[in-house]
Amino acid sequence: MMAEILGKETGYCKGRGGSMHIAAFETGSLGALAVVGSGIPLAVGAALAFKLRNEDRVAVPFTGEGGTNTGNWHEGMNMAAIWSLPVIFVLENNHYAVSTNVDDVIRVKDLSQRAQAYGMPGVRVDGFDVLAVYGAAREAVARARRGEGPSLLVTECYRLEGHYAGEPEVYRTRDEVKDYWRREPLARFRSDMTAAGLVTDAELDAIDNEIQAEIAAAVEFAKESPPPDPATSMDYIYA
Ligand SMILES: Cc1ncc(C[n+]2csc(CCOP(=O)(O)OP(=O)(O)O)c2C)c(N)n1
Repeated sequence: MMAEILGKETGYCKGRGGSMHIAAFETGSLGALAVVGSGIPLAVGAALAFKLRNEDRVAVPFTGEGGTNTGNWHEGMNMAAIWSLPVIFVLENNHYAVSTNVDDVIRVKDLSQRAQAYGMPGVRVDGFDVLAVYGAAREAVARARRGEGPSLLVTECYRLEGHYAGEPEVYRTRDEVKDYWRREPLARFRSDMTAAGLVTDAELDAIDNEIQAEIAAAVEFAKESPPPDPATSMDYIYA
């Protein structure tokens, strides 16, 4: 994945996709797409394939609150509902679509209400609470696997960083951001788990170190990998 981001031949898409169009079918990833909302019809199509082939799989497209204002999202929700397809529509409400605040573009306060328009269950959970998200997702997946159709899962969260690195973020106050950082989910999950005696800080530090080393190795691999050969620049092109 790191090699793909750096545009190298050893990446998932041989460096042709880059960060905006990474796909890895072997891992079940149909792809990241640059056009907001356009992953929804793909996920619904994948779910239709699972159903026709009698496969025990579910499709899980992730969309921000901004993306739910696209036609793709509404058409996809409706089709998944009428065909009872195994889709979990995850809606991450992080309050901002680049610089646009959710309150300026959506009138309903509880976004899970949108599910009612399509006749599917809509659940809203605290997106800062790892176990709450896990529990709600488990239920939605089990429902889809029983053949009872799609669900909408709204995770209420917040975009803690800018839309891109180095963004001036003139559309919100520092205090607002600081306030949400106090609820940051990884730190919260860590303290919940250690307080419950499920794991020690030392064990979690060891996991952190392992992951840091894995990431450093991936970055090194990506940097050392060759770029695609210019002679292959017309490969994988459909016309
Ligand atoms: C159709 C379309 N319009 C505009 C853009 C530019 N754009 C990229 S990300 C983004 C905001 C998306 O916001 P949201 O769906 O809430 O997701 P988030 O980035 O907050 O996770 C926009 C408008 C785009 N990529 N595609």
